[in-house]
Amino acid sequence: MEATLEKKNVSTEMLPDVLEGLQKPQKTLPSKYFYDQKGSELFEEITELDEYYLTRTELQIMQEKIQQIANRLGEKIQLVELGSGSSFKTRLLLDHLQNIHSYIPVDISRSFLDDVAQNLQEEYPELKIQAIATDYTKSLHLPEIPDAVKRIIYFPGSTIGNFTKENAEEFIGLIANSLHQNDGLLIGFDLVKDRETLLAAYNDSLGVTAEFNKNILQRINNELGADFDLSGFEHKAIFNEEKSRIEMHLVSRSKQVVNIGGENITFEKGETIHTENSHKYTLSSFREMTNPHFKEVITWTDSNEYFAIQYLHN
Ligand code: AVJ
Repeated sequence: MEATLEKKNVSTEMLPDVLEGLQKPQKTLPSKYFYDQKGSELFEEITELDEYYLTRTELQIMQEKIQQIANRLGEKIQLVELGSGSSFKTRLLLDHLQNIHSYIPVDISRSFLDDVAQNLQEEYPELKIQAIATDYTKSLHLPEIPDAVKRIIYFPGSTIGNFTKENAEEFIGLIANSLHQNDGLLIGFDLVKDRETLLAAYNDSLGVTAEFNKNILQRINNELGADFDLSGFEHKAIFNEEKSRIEMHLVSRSKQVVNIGGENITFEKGETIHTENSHKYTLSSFREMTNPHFKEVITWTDSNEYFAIQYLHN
C-alpha cells in the first residue's frame, strides 16, 4: 500500500490565499510565500548572519553527533526530506547512513527540486533519488518500499516552528500515522532562550531580515500584479511570550490602499500584516506535543541548548 499523508486542503493557489489573509481583521500572509527565487536567496543570507544562530547551531549539532545519529537511525533507509534538500546537513546524512536505500527530497518548487536532485545525483551516482514536488503540508504520497526498508522522515531547519501549535501537533500526528513499525522522524526545532538573543536573530543589524520580510510584498506585486509600495511598510519582529513565538509583521507607515487582483485592500496607519510565526519550544513542551504520537525520543542539542534535533519513533 502507498503511504499517504493527507490533510483536506483549502486552496493551493496564491491569489485566494493572499486575499483571504488580507481580508481578515488581523491581516496575515502565509509564510510559505516568502520563498520565491529572491526570498530563497535572502534566507540564505540570513543563515550567514552573526545574529541568526539557528542554521549554524543545527549544523554544528549534526556535525558533532552524526555518528550517534547515523547509528540510531540504522540501515537500509529511505530518507524523505521535507523542505529544500540541498544542504550540507543532507550530505552529512547521506555520507554516514549505512546502506541507504533511496533519497526522496520533497519541496513545493519543482525547478528548485530538479536542480537539487541533479546536483546530488552527480555527487552520489549510486544513490536512488526520487524528487517529489508537492506542498507537503497538504498531502504527501511516497513511493512504495519493501518491508525491510526503514523510512525516515527528515524535517530539519525548525520549519515546524512556522506551524501554529495546533497545526504542528496535527502534522506530527499525520506523519506518525503514515509511518510503519521501525520507521521514524528526525526533526530539528528551535529552543526557548533569552529574549535578546531571540529578538536579535529576527532584527539583524544589516537589515537582511527586514528585506526578506518585505520581499513577500514584492513577490505579490510580481506574481499577482499588485501595487504594494514597499517603502510604505516597516519590518517588525516581536517575541510573543505567551505563545512562545517570534512574530514577524509588516507595519503600514500610513493609511493606504493596495490593489491586488482587482480587490482593494485598505491599511490603516500602524496596522500590521502578520507574516510569520517562529515557535520556540522547550524540550518538555515539544515532548508534550509529540507524546501522543511517538513513544520513543532521542535528543541531541548543542552545549548552549539553543537548538534541538530529535529522533522520534515507536
Ligand atoms: C526557515 C522557518 C526556520 O523561522 O527562523 C528567518 C525563517 N524568518 N528569519 C525561522 C526566518 C525570519 C526561519 N525558518
